[in-house]
Formats: sequence, structure tokens, C-alpha cells
Amino acid sequence: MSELINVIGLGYIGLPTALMMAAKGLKVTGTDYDAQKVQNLQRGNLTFKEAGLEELYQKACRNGIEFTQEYKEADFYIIAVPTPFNKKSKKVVADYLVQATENVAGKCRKESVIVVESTVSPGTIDRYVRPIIDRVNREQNKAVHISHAPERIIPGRMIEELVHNNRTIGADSLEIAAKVKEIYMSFCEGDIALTDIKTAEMSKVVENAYRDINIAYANELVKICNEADIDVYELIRITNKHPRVNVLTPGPGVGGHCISVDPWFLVGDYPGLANIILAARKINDSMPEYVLSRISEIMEEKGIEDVGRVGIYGITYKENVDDIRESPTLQLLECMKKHLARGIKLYDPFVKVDVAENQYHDFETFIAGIDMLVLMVAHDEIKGKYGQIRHLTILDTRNVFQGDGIFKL
Ligand code: SAJ
Repeated sequence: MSELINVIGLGYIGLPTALMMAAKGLKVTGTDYDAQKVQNLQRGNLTFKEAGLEELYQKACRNGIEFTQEYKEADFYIIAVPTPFNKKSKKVVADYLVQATENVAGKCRKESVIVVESTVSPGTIDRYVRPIIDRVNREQNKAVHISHAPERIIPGRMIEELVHNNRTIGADSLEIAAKVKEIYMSFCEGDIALTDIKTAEMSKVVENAYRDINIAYANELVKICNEADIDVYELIRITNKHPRVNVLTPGPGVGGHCISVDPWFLVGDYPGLANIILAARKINDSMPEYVLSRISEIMEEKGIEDVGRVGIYGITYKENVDDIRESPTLQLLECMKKHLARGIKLYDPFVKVDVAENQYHDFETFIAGIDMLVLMVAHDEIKGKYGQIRHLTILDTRNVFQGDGIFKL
């Protein structure tokens, strides 16, 4: 295929996607408005860690991928820019998407196809992207098409999932959807379902809300079991023997830029209808506060008076990634501020920059200064270090360690 693909937004989704397409021999240019990011990528410095990303980068470079701040005249555009939500109205903020579409509209060819990969609430493309494209088609006598191909890859297994996950492609006609499918088939070995744009938009948000609801169920159970003095993990192990039951794992909260954000789109757009979805969000958002109450209880039981002698292990939103967006630990720190509890120590082997006060970058020094460890993230790194922490009071929110005296949620 000699057509040019311009991937807009070289973040967690855009970068692996651009690299994958280039590695498979497609002609790709990656565009980002962040000069520093572009420079880093041009110089071979990857902007985040992910299994297999480095190898993919090398292959894409050998195949001639380019990184630039410019928007190219291309046949296909893949837009993978952030779509945050307004914390008050709970609605999607489409500013980056609108800006990217405007920039692309100024460059596109007569029959370019613009594929939005960013997660959006149903109707966003009609509301924000379509008017721009309609205007360009009218004013410049073009026939530019829109498509939506929501990403589904999970941090930690992005590259593998990019290849093996099934996908959804929405477009205004089957012909355009099939054209987009051809691009994705260069690397995607999963089934690719073709549908309309609005259904594709809805499918993505529904998938993440589904997972949020299921995690909320596990988190609600942990609170009930604590009250009922039942081991929730034993309970879940048993209930999951039922052929149609699969309770997920309770944890200290739900972080990341997907599951803790996307369900709000439905709550914002369908107030009064999105009831389970709202309840799940509230339950998952309540977990850091719950962890804080467990910390206080345990400190009291163990006679630990100074919160400065408590250390949090893990700042990222989940294990073995370096992404801290909306992480339960950051949510916990916010709760602590509210309660004027300061001085807690922190450590995360994946987080090299300082994101909080009293953050340590050396595990031994961190451990030396605490009497109680709160394990918030189950990085593989901690699993081999039990010998170094066994003398401490441990609150293990991820059920990593077994044994007497270890506190759980
Ligand atoms: N978590 C639990 N208990 C569980 C599972 C997860 O507490 O049993 C927590 C995690 O620790 C984390 C949060 O939930 O804080 C979310 O983690 P995750 O691993 O469930 O999902 P994400 O956010 O990394 O990726 C999700 C995926 N969506 C679904 O599985 C439906 C991924 O496929 C999407 O591509 C991604 O969101 C996205 O970008 O939308």
C-alpha cells in the first residue's frame, strides 16, 4: 500500500499504533504538537515504557516512519488525541479533537479518510467533527470521509493486544468502513466488526463502563466482607467456581485515563438513566477514602501514631506500568490533604520524577524510614522483596502477600 497515513497524537495510543503500522510496511508519519515529544522520538527516546515498544520502534524506524509537528497531506488520518471530561458537567471535552480535525482539514486530500481513535461519548463525532468536515467538503469541493475506530489495548499488554484484539470500525458507509478495515488488517489479527459511527462510539464507552461496574461489585463486596468478617478473596475464589460467575478483584480504587473517565460520559449525557454506571463510579471513587480509614484503624491497633512512619508502595494506576493518571494513590493523597494528614512517605520503582512530597527513589531508604507499608500497586518488583518488608506492619490492598499478620482491605 503506497498511501500515506498521518497519525495525529503520539501518546499512549497514537504512538504504538503508528509504530505498528509502519512496522508492517505502511507509509506512516506521526504528528504531535509537542515539540519536545517529537524531538525525543526523532532521537530514539521513547516517551513511555511498554513491553515490546522499543523493538517496534526500531522496526518502524527501519521502515522509514517520520515524526514531526506538521500535519501532512495524507490519504488516511488516525486521530488519537486526549479526550478528557469536564469534572463538573461530566461531559467529554472535545477541544483537542476539534483542533486536530481543523488542522487535518486544512491539509487533507480530496478523498482522505479521517479515523478517530480517541474515546468519545456517543454523538461527539456528529457534534464536533462532522461540521468541520462538511464545511471543508462544501467549501473545497472535497469528499473527505469520517470513521471511528476506538482503541481497546490495555497498558502493560498494548503491543500484544494491538495485534490480537477484536476491533470495531464505524463509518457512514460499508464501503468506507471496509477501506479503513484494510488498513487495520495490516496488523490486526482479531475480528473487525463494521458498524455505524454512533454505535462504534457507544461500544467503547460501554466496554469500559462494564468493567467499571464489575470492579465496583468486587469493591462493594470487600467492604461488606470486612464488616461481616469474611475473607473476600476466599469468597471470590469460591463464587467464581460457578460457571456463570466471574467476580473481579477488589482494589484500592480505579485509576487510569479510561475506566475512571469514560463511564462519566454516559452519566453526563444521560442523567437519570445511567444509574448503575453512576453508582459504580461512586463506589470505585470511594475506595481511596476507604483505604485511608483502614490505614487509621491499623495505625491505632498497632500503636503507630505518626503518619510519617507510614509508607505507600506504588503510585501508578496499576501494576508494571509507569502511568500515574487518576491513580488510586494520587486520589488517596488528595483524601489525606482533606483530612490534613501529611507526611506519608511514597515509593514507586516506575516513577522516576517527583510527583508528591516525601517521595523516595531508593527502596532501602524508603523502608528504613517506616513502620507500616501500604501496598497500593502490585508491581512484580515487590513480590520478591517480602524478606525486606516482613518486619513491617503491612496493609496489602492488592492481595499480593499471604500469611498471618498481613492486613487486607
Ligand atoms: N482494577 C481493579 N480490579 C480489577 C481490575 C482492575 O481494581 O479486577 C483496577 C486497576 O488496578 C486499575 C483500573 O482498575 O486501577 C483499570 O485497570 P484495567 O487493567 O482494568 O484497565 P485499563 O484502564 O488499563 O484499560 C482499560 C481496558 N478496558 C477494558 O478492559 C474494558 C482496555 O481494554 C482499554 O483499551 C482501556 O481501558 C482504554 O484505553 O480505554
